[in-house]
Amino acid sequence: MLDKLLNSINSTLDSNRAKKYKHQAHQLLHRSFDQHITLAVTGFSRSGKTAFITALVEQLTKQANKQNLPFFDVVQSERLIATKTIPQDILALPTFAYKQAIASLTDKTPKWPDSTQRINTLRLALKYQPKSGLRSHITDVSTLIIDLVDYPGEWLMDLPMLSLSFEQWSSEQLALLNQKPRSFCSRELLTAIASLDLDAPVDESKLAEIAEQYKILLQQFKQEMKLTILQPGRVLIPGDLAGAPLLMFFPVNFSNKNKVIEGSNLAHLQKRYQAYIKEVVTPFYQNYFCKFDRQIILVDLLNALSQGANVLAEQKNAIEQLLQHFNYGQSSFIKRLFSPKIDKLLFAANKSDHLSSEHHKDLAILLNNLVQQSQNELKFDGVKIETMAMSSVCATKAVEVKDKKNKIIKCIYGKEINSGNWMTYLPAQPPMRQLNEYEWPNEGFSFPEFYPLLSNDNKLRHIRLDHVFEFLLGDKLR
Ligand SMILES: Nc1nc2c(ncn2[C@@H]2O[C@H](COP(=O)(O)OP(=O)(O)OP(=O)(O)O)[C@@H](O)[C@H]2O)c(=O)[nH]1
Ligand SMILES: [Mg+2]
Repeated sequence: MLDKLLNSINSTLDSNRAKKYKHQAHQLLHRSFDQHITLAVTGFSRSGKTAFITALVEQLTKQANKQNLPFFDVVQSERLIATKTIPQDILALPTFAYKQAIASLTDKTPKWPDSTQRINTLRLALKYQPKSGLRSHITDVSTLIIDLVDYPGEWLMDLPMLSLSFEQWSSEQLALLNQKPRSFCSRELLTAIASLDLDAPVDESKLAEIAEQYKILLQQFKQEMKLTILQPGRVLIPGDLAGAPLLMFFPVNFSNKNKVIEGSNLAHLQKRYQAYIKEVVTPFYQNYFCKFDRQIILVDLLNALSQGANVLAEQKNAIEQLLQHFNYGQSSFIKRLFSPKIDKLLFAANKSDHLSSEHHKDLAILLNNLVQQSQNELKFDGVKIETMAMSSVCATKAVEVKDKKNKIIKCIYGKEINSGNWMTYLPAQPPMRQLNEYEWPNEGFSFPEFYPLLSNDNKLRHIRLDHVFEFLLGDKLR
């Protein structure tokens, strides 16, 4: 029937318009049969988005068997026919560099893929046999299309800026700069900001000087303190915007100000902030971030725990801010056709292979504790939510060691990144709730990082990716 419709469109319209309508009709048909989902892989910088997308493609295209993905129903019931990457729809974006990423993960000396510098996208097609329902009566074979977008995690933290004026943003950022742990190294910048006469005629070189100071401080917060709320994100990963004046702004103290004088330093800073929101953040959000059907939020809690109570608290705060900027809610069949909403959300405590298996559940409980309040509100709106500990690509394997009293201790084994040495390590038990500064153990937490560790037959290993797939995709493959 579709072919007839498309043929009649073809014959009545000129070829370009026909192609466009044919394409739209195909898209609508796919959506109307619920065979198309856009999956939001969300996470801050270094949370594991690129590794997750690479593992997803690799597991579905090359490792989809019952032993490897036992909890993914379409695989367990032998209904998955094949999966492959297909040409994407968004022609202006580069394609996700899957081949490069998998080559580095499965190299003779496996390495992690590079940090992402630009937005990119990938489309996957899963061909399967429907199990039941309308679809199984109409066809023997169905195809689920999955769209994925990867981007530098730093850009994600720009989304909360969408709802802030320059004055509001400045006041939030100055408050952060005056608090621990930022206050340890922000004094020089704060003095420079205080010395700037906001009402004076614009002094471009002075603004550039302070903007550079702010940039260096943001880099320090990222690299040394592993903080998350770092705005504007493009100062850290500029993409095509390196050197653009709209990146040269910083927070200023608005108190006692009620008028922005034209041509002043303040007017220029405000103009740049507004241009950044309008020309950079808004299109990024509108083009890629308000069309999702499903979402996985990858959280690297172990890295936050290694840094301390402030960094963990900031992760929680940042996740809460982010959740305000996605569309959630129960998505009916008709609504999904025209304005998709996220109806299933998975909070994933990633990199659980850095813990011994007995502590995986503690990590999931900690994440659950951090997002409890937000979860409650989303569940009220009908969103299905799960929290789990997982690992897209294992970097360690479980080993048992006997102590002096012959008691068995569960450890992990792998090649540690800092020293480059193979080591057996006994990871600490993570706390099962958010601890404040006073409750934090004196010795802190330490979770070393490891290079990827393949199976004996050179395959990627994972923890609970099959559960992740079943939760996010399972119902679409029935
Ligand atoms: N053990 C373990 N480490 C992981 C896993 N996934 C990612 N990592 C580590 O986390 C680092 C960052 O992973 P990426 O996938 O590049 O993270 P990202 O979210 O894409 O980061 P940006 O591109 O900077 O936003 C890697 O270099 C690894 O060290 C995992 O499943 N297990
Ligand atoms: Mg990445």
